[in-house]
Amino acid sequence: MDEIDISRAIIEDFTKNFLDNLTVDVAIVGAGPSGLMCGYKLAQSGYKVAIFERHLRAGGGMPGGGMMFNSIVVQKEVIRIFDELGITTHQYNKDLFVASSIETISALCYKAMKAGAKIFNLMSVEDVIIRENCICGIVINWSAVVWSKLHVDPLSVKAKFVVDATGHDAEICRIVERKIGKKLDTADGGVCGEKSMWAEKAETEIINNTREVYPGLFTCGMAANAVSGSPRMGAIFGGMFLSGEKAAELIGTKLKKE
Ligand code: 48H
Repeated sequence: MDEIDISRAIIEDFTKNFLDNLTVDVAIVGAGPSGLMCGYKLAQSGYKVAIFERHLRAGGGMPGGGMMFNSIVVQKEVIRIFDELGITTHQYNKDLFVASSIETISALCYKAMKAGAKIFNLMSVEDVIIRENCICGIVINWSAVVWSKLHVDPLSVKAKFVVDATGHDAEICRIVERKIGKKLDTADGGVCGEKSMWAEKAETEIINNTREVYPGLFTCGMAANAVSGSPRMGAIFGGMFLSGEKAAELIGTKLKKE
């Protein structure tokens, strides 16, 4: 066993993966529940999907459950998805179920990757590529570079579609507004940020808010509500799954037409 072989194996495998994913059908920004669900569904349909995650681990806000109580609540409408993912749930009352946040995010990661989605962690998306008024890629850098404020130029990934699954900050949509020099088309005239907590309204509106907000750019999850000025929902996660699923369906329909 040679230490250099270990190093070479890691570098070669990672480099091959990275090179293979410089051109993808869909680049998803954020490996929280909505981004992972979107990636899972698209990969399951046979599309080439890469998910870019700033942090060391995938999962976004899910592992923390509600205020670090590591359980999550979901509605009965998403139990079909939990069953498909093999996640254990317990019925809490007639509408609500509970599950372990750790089991849920682990299953989602596992299923997304097994379906063929690639996850690149510790990479931050800092910009987009725009051609003829259409988003056609992302600009990436190591998160360590961003965190240490080093001046290191980025690399890029071409994609037919980009998904902003960055959660509360809707970072990619905000970047796009800055780069195109105008506001995205929303009822309130641009990315407005989420409103204060109202679980039922938030979980209902997230479905309509999951859409193509600019040619080539979709939003899902908390970012969808932040873009459209809908409320936050707290630690109920059904909407994240349904939103990720809807984004995948909308993108799948467009990819089929190509
Ligand atoms: C690379 C990035 C970048 C970037 C961010 O926050 P998330 O879990 O997002 P969702 O929408 O899948 O789930 C939201 C849910 O976790 C939540 O916060 C809820 C339900 N809140 C309700 C409430 O009331 O508070 O995941 C987003 C991921 C994170 O892992 C970020 O690190 C990552 O996106 N990310 N990755 N480049 N520029 N920006």
